[in-house]
Amino acid sequence: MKIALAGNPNSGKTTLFNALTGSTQYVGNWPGVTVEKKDGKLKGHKDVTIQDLPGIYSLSPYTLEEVVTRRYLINETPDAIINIIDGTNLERNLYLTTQLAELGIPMVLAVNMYDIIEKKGDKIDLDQLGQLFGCKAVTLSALKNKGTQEVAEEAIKLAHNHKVSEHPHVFVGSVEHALAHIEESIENKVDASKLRWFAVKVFERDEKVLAELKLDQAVLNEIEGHIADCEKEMDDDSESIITNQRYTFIKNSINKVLTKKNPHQTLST
Ligand code: GDP
Ligand code: MG
Ligand code: K
Repeated sequence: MKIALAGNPNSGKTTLFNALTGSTQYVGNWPGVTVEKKDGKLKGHKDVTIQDLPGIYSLSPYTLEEVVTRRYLINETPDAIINIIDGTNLERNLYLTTQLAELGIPMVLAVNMYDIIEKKGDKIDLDQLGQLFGCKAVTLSALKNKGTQEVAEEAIKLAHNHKVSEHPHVFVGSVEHALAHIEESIENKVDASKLRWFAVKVFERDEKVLAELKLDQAVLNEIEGHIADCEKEMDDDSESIITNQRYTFIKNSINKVLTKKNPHQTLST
């Protein structure tokens, strides 16, 4: 079984990876690029490999780290993802979460740095956070080794049950309308579980995904018509529409799940 560790830089990936794998690490490079590749066996589970992924802010195709992570998640499809986030920086960290949740891979959302959150006296409603993002949310203090084993056990459980994360309800009606048309046009080309992720990427006119899908020109024209209609209606380009709606969804979600002891503090510290 393969479990992938995904998250922003500085979210605590290496700390968690070391706690989970101890001294059984293998370090190399991702094929063709000088981006470090690290994997190891989960302590006490010889059959479970933990794959550390490069730290990224988004599944865009713009940096080497993003491309490596995307390729791995799409083509090698781990049995589960542990998405580790810096719980003191929810707004920035949850951006990647909205994208990972579209991949159709079982996922645990591990809210790290929980020791800092507790110290500040803030509260995060984990049940609601999990419901909003369509996955299981747990707390973690990787540095204090609190919750590390539980996160791994949760990921193993989801992988065994093939419990895929549900899509969070991120997009407004006109975007969903275009996505539904795109999904219909490409559903015979991609795994059913990954349909949402591919549809969003096609909507964004992601060149790597479009090249991979090799759609007929007639289909491309029809899809382009739906994207253009949506852009006209929303007076923005498709990539910005998706980005803005992700941030709106995240802000609304944080308002629902985060209770600050001192509400006058800024959102991120
Ligand atoms: P990576 O870039 O995602 O691999 O993050 P690191 O594992 O290198 O962690 C970034 C920094 O956050 C380091 O200084 C860690 O010691 C610290 N850190 C990681 N997890 C925790 C935690 O649960 N609580 C606290 N307070 N600090 C943490
Ligand atoms: Mg690291
Ligand atoms: K790294």
